[in-house]
Amino acid sequence: MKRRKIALIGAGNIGGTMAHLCALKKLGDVVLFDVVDGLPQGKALDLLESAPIEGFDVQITGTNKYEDIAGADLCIVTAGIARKPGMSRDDLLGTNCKIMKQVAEGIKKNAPDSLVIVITNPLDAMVTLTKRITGFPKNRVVGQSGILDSSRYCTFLAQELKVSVASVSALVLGGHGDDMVPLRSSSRVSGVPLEKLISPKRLDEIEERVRQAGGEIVSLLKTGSAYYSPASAAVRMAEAYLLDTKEILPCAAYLEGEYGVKGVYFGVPVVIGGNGVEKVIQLELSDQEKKCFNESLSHVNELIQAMDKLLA
Ligand code: TXD
Repeated sequence: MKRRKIALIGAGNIGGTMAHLCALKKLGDVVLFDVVDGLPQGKALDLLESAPIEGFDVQITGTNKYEDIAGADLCIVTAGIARKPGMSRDDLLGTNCKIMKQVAEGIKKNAPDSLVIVITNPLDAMVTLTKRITGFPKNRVVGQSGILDSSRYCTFLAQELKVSVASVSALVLGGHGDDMVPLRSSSRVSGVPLEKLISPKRLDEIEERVRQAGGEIVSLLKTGSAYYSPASAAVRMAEAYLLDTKEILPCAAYLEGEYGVKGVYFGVPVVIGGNGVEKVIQLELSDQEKKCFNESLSHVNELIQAMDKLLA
């Protein structure tokens, strides 16, 4: 059996961290691609030289040429610019649209059978653009946002209750913006509904921190945005696909009527397996959650309209 090939488009903070995780988990050979000469090559060589210590045998190479991603089973895209303090994700739209156009064309030409996981912000617009340009079917273009947002929710809940993160199962749906939708009604701590353990007022505060969690890290780092946790989130999706685990994960998926939404990428729970996005899971939402869900959806629609204007 041939080793799987993973192309990481963008060799910055998230790209480099994903390469490390993919190697440690022995998921497949990694090709790091970037437009900056030397950056992907340098990171690849550094990582490769850790192989004897860590005990992995996968190949890691760096490149500035799209031809080198040929035949990739999986492409994960982080190419673009990241937020600086004071910027919203939407402020990245103009620059990252241009970058994503090039990237999607490069993937379409060189890795036409791959699954594409998009991470670049503003996520919901960038994943939409990738699907349009590649023309890949909806099961092969997906966005990463919900796993990270849900992980942040789990982290804060575990800290609040002083329990292991392993006991917390919490979900965030919707767009990857400040109006994302923490799903209180579907979240549990060891099977116990959240509202039985934490007061509604405190839950409101925790959920607001989840919505602002990306910005909290940007304001601490000052030079960029979160990268360890986004990399972990995308690699979790990669594992589900490459190992065909059929794990249910919250991802930005193309909806065609599910949740009453048509023709838009939006964060919902999906089954990820060997065929990419294999199924959308429909959950009951409370009235309040439905309201937030629709607000988040209007924001995503506005973002797509803004992108269409830029591209016109
Ligand atoms: O959960 C999520 N979806 C996210 C998304 C969570 C955190 C950050 N998220 C976004 O990911 C962030 O707002 C950015 O848009 C991307 C990448 O974040 P990262 O922290 O990795 O940014 P870096 O370190 O600046 O790396 C970006 C790399 C950098 O090396 C550039 O040289 C490269 O992208 N780049 C390109 N690569 C390929 N092709 C082109 N055209 C290109 N332009 C820039």
